[in-house]
Amino acid sequence: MKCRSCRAPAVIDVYRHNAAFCHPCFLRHCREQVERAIKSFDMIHPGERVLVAVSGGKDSLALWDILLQAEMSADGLYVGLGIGDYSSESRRYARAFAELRGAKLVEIDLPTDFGYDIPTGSSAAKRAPCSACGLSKRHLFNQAALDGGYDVLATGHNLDDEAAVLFGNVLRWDLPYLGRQFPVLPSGDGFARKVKPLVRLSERETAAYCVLQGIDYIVEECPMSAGNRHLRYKEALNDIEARSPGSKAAFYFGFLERLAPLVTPAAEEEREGLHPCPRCGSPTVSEVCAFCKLAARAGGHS
Ligand code: Q46
Ligand code: ZN
Repeated sequence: MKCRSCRAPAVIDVYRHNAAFCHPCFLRHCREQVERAIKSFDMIHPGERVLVAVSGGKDSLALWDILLQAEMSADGLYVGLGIGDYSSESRRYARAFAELRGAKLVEIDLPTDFGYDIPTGSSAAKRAPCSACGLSKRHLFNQAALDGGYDVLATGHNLDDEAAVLFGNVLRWDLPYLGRQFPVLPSGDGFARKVKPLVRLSERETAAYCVLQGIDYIVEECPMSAGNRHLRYKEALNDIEARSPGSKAAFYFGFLERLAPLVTPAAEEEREGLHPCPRCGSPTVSEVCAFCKLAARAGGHS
């Protein structure tokens, strides 16, 4: 197996591109895919300050590394979720990465700063753990980006994540969610701009990037992910991808190109009814925002 670019012995093949790469050309391939996503979706402009949400896992650390390699101004944001050893371990990886590169890591700790953790929040609000967690992270990421004066918040969602979420939204024909499923969400109305620069890379590619680039990341899965339906969607899509390489990318990018323009109005309508939450100031359509409600139910504060 030879590298597509330089004909040296390859270390990895990427079936979707029908190509194999040697060590340096694979790292370049990943960086090029990120650059291409940033340019084609107009995600980040020269000189902008980026806040990268890092979990200590492979995707977010690969993303942070790629942005730093591209000499962007990129700080990390770690949110401690209070999920036992998993949280302390993942924090360790995020801190070690930042220290090694002399990069700035902004830290928020849900139990210390807001008085609740994800297991408590999930049972108090009778929400699935990932729903309570997703809601908390969305709020805290947005707030941290606005408070820190960042131009853009970047997350490590990769092609597998986005295809699985799309699959779920299509199964339920959830139009407002479909309308928001873009790799870029604009700023305004109390929202920071949000971007997903890894959408052109699969999970396997981000893992290989970390291994080849010498990035240590937490391999262990979050213990609360069991039963998460996105994992089931990922499995189903992996099965299809194994038989027909390229299906995931065709599904996701086909949506962005052909269907997304038709479903944006559903998401825009939702933004119209927003007003600031009286407790925390975040945009909400309800009387009090979902984060403040969750924090109060879990015995914490916002
Ligand atoms: S951290 Fe949170 Fe994930 Fe754990 S509880 Fe679910 S959403 S699985 S990325
Ligand atoms: Zn609120």
